Amino acid sequence: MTGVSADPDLARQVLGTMWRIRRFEEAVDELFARGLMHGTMHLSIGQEAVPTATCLALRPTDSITSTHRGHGHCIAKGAALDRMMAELLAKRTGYCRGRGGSMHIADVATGNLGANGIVAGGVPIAAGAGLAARLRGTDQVTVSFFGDGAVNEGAWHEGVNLAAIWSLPVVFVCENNQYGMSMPSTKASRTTLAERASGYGIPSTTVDGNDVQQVYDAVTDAVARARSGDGPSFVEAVTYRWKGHSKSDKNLYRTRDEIEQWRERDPITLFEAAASEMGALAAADIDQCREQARQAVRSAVQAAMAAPDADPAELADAVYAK
Ligand SMILES: Cc1ncc(C[n+]2csc(CCOP(=O)(O)OP(=O)(O)O)c2C)c(N)n1
Repeated sequence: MTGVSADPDLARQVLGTMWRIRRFEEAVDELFARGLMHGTMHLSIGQEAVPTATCLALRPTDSITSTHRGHGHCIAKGAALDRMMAELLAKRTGYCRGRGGSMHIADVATGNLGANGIVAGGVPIAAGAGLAARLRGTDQVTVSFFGDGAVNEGAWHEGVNLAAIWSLPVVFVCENNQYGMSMPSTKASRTTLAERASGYGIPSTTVDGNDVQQVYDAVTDAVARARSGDGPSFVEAVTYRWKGHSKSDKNLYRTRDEIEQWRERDPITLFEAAASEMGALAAADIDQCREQARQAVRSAVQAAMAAPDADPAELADAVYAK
């Protein structure tokens, strides 16, 4: 298995992606606080290792389904930051022409079949994409990202079961950030989430979701199984969201100490330390990754701000086929 933090090119790529996700979401947080962005959004700050390492294990022709907390998935699969930012700012140049906002970004060109505000909504879509790949005779794999809360939804069980009985080329990646809104995952299930999935007869594993290498290794194995026709697998990546569930969260269900302990396990800092220790990245390389991400996000904000607003008069265009 490739040592991601030991390979200078891979390490730079991984760190660049994680910093782009972090800086994008920090910018979104700030634009919201300044009253320039409306609606709500769900930030994944603290969870960057999961989408980054997962998408590193995929080919550009593979696909993903994403969630309401999906900025990281979109960026890791290759979405353009300016079109994402434009979407969140309700601009015409956004991925959904400014009508979808944070939760509804799809980018078929990079294999992103769509973020989805419906918890577990992407799971049956991923099974469908797996079936489509089978019928077309390609070796494409689909990763379905979802949170721990999704494992309690009917759509999750239907999608995982169908993928299992039909041996579809799907990898189910659970970002267990330990809360479904304010509900601790341990209070919502008597079994571990991997036990749930293994009940459907698919290989299931739990890894440290703040460790790029662990996520990459587990997903790489699962992708290889899926691609060779051995069917779906489940990877539970245990991680943590530093920010509230969404913009209305007062964090009353968890302690400051708990948040602080997880901030000390920042996946970006951990990866920087690992790559430095392996001699793959020098301090100057790390600074450069961080600076490039800052510049990329800054120019995405500038381009999005300068773009024309979506026009409410055109809201119903493209709802019906002509
Ligand atoms: C089917 C459905 N039920 C309820 C909701 C409201 N809701 C939005 S996010 C969320 C919690 C999801 O938790 P989890 O799946 O663990 O993902 P996380 O927010 O932790 O990333 C809920 C209940 C919804 N959007 N869709």
